[in-house]
Amino acid sequence: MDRKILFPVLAIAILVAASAAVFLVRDSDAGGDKSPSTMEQAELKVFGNANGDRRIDGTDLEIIEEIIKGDRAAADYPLADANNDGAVDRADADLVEKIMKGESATITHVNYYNGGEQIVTTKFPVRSAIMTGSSSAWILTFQLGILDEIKGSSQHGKGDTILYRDSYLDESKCAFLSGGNDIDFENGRAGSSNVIIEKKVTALIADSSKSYITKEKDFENVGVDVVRVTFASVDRPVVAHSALLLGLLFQKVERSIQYLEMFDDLYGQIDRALGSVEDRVSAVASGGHSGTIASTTYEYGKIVMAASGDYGLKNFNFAGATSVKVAEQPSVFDTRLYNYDYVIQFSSFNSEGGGAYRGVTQAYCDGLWDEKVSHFAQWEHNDTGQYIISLGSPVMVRLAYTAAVFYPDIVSMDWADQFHQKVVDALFNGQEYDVSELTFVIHK
Ligand SMILES: [Ca+2]
Ligand SMILES: [Ca+2]
Repeated sequence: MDRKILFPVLAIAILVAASAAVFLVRDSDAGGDKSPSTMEQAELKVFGNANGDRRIDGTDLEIIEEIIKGDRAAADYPLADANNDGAVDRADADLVEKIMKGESATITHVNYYNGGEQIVTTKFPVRSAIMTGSSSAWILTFQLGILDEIKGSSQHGKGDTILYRDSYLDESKCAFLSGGNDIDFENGRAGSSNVIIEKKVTALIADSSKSYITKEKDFENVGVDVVRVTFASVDRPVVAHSALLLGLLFQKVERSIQYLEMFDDLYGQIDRALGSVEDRVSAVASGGHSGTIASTTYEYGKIVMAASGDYGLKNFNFAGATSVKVAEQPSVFDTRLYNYDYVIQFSSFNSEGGGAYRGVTQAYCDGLWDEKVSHFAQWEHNDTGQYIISLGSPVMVRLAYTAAVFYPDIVSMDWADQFHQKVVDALFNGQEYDVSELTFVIHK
């Protein structure tokens, strides 16, 4: 057979696939689905998002108009009440129209707060904000393209110094507000900075944990709305709302949907490849501080299950804490009680003058390894079951690497690298990295 004949056939196959994909995107854009949605079911948890999908658009407006006309029942659409005043009327339609046009408005939405949810209001759109900075916080806002809008940030750890050199770490654009989680507030100043007044800041983007921003009311009193999301989450609903809310507020809607689609692609791949694995690996994870193990209420602990692993400290009493220090709880090493195969430690790779995306030296990796692993010296699998994964990488990439550590014969490190490369190419704002040449997982 003439080999050339393969080419047109192949081209047609690709065209068919491409047009099918376009059709799907258009279909969801048009918002054909007008099913009612509660706040719990909604992906974007904002009043006015009447159908509960990923955006506020003409479909929501149509639902509200039909409720006003009496063609639909308000009771069926709890999120149609855009201004959350208990009635669906013209004011809600006007508010949704303003949001669609990007005009100044006040939106009512879910904040994640200390493991729960709160309903709060925030001035929209956000053009000038400050934030609680950490590896997980910055990698999310960075991927959403929220860069110049951040006028000040705390720096809990420096994050990846090369990724953020022109944004959050450039003090001519983004004021340094504190070196810890919290940002102090005194006499209108955030930390010791006058950024709130000078840059007309209207929002403070903070992690959901209440230890980030303890003076929330003080910020709110000077017109700085505190918006709380969960930066490091791998929970599908939390990932979705956190990204989509920031996307809406900062008018990066398409980017936030693209981000979520990539996350969903990963969830789908992990589910297809690992959903029916019978011999699940047992593992624990550690993040934040060295020598700790995270509970299943903490994002680092949750990643074990998201990567199709079994959590290795079942029935351990964390006494309400999100993590324990292993030095204070030697029973975590008692293999008669807990027999896990892996300890995944998450750590920012911040060596002198760079992070994971600049590349880290062997000496740096050796030093980090010795420090992180030493805490687990009592553990039976200490020399084989330890992996350190970079916190500088996107949350979905950390999840891909975790899955690759657990099931290397099914989802390889190469697979995780390829997924990582797609994320970098799509969401890193034009910064280019060949991730296969860099180190994101340390193991010996
Ligand atoms: Ca909608
Ligand atoms: Ca209303």
